[in-house]
Amino acid sequence: MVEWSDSERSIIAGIFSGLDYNDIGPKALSRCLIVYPWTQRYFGAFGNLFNAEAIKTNPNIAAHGVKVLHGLDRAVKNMDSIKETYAELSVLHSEKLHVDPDNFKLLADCLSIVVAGKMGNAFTPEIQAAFQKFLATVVSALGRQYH
Ligand code: HNI
Repeated sequence: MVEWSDSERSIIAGIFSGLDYNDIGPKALSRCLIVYPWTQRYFGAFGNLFNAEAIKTNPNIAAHGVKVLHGLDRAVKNMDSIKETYAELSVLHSEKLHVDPDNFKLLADCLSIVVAGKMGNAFTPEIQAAFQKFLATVVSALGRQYH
């Protein structure tokens, strides 16, 4: 099990309490689809993904970005059982959605970049270290039910 220090816990709680999900979620997901275009294949039913502008203004993508952040919220609230918390979501992404688990890391990296851009100088190395550890734990948990 991943161990969290008090400082890491408060950093993670602090980052998420300051996040505007409606802004950050869409930006992180659309960035992932633009930077790593092969990730678009899972969103064929989401409408126009023709170019970067279309992706950034696609309301279905925006809504899904918000949904993903709410999904992350569950890990924030269950820091000591992230693996169990995501067991079902991992099965869904594996068996039903057939999402290549490498993509979890790509989306996590895009989220880091968007959060860093938003926080500016406040995104110190210490804050980044805790955030990367949190995201790595999430990525690992989401990849757990693949076989
Ligand atoms: Ni993901 C559905 C959370 C990464 C493609 N995803 C969900 C749902 C949540 C979620 C929550 C809604 C589940 C439900 O309806 O019960 N996804 C997360 C999280 C991450 C993640 C927390 C990683 C940080 N998902 C990804 C990635 C891809 C992805 C990287 C593809 C590149 N997810 C999907 C697709 C759906 C989905 C596709 C179904 C969307 C729909 O509505 O049809």
